[in-house]
Amino acid sequence: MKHSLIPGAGCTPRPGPGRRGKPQVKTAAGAARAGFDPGFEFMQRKPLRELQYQRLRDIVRHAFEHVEYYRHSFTAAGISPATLRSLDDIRHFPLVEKQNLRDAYPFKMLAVPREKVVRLHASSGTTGKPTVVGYTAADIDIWAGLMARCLFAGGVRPGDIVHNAYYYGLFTGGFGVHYGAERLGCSVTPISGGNTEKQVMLLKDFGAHVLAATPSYALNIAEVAARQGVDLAGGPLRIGLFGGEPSSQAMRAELERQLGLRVVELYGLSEVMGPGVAGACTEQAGMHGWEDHFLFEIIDPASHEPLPMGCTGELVITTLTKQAQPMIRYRTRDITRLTDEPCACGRSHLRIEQIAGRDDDMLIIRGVNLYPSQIESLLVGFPGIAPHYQLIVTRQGSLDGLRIQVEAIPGTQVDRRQLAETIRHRVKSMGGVSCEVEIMESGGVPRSEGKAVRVRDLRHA
Ligand code: DLL
Repeated sequence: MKHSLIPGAGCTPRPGPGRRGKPQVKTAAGAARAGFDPGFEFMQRKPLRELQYQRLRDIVRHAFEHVEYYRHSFTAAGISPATLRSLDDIRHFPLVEKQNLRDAYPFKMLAVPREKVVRLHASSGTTGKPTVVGYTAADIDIWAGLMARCLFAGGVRPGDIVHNAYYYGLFTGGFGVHYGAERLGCSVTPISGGNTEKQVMLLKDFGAHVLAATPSYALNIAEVAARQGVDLAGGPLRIGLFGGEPSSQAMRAELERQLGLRVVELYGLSEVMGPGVAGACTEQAGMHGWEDHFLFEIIDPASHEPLPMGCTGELVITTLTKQAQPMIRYRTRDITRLTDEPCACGRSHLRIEQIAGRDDDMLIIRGVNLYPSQIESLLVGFPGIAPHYQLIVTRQGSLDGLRIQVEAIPGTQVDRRQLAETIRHRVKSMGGVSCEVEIMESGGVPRSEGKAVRVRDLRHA
């Protein structure tokens, strides 16, 4: 059996993520009144599982009957829709990888005639063809509803001004948040990414309540606001709807401090829908994965065996209602764990814990496994250091090397050699990795306008 490369992967379920603050709602009726879509959000788990099973049976049959890829892969695995006699039988179905979607470029994964597709998105492939995702009008409607659910669960209310700095375009972030915020009855500023000075001006002049952005871009906005002398923290900004990339607890605390808001995490991926697959509630204790529309599993990424609730591993998602392009057991590559312990908000849907990173983003430096977010938690808040960093991976001869580029906080007098040495020591004692640390001038580390490039791997350059 192959062994997992994932740090912390394992099968000893730990208790779920802790709760913060007092329960908002004390009774089931109170909870139901609190939801955006209460009939589903607060369902008992047993009927919720029954609903999942019914929907799973339908979607597996739909995929099998209309997508050649599924017909072949199921047949090759010796299974058919009839194999599914309980939810647990999903484990017999083959996993879908990103490469399978690339091979189906552009439309071979569609389960409906192309004319029924009202929207096409695509995920950014750095090399080769992107992966294309189609939506029917009904799929778009469900997506808007789920995004509205995330917004409401996170504390956004009708009438709030939502400054949407996720990119609009083939990326799902901009449109996903936009439709959800409109559905909830918010006023949306569809500014998209970039043009950061203007973002700061509109955030202030419009009096936005919600900033929707990747955490790295939110940090960029905060920095530009500070440089312009604009105090966003003292204004009406209340909620940061952040997602699209991993962020450490330290980074989120830094954003809360700089922008005077509360971070609400948003999760999703284009292959499965886009943002809104899961979202945090005001308890800030993990992201509720909407189980009436998705089936979540955790597998061991090496052996592909399903792991029990509470174990750390790779998240695999099956769409239960998506008509245009159903995904049966899509490998997200995201490393996390699930909990179905009751949440203080009253919502019954399981929670996805903080995403540690993607297993394909994990650095293996001289045999040591390390996620960029682990290094981030050490760097952010480090005395004298600004929260901007990049990791450069090199190879000298047969040995991998890691160089960490950080910036000193402008205007501070620091002994750079001493500071670099201290950081080097901390990284070594955290993960056992030797590295070089380079303290750069302010602005030396590239700023993000969307998803940050945290790692530059020069090993194959
Ligand atoms: O990033 C969708 C999205 C947009 C989610 C805006 C949230 C907000 P993709 O470009 O297909 O879709 O990238 C999906 O991004 O597999 C994760 O690796 C990562 N990701 C998304 N949300 C989070 C999060 C969008 N909250 C990939 N924490 C996913 C950590 C995240 N990683």
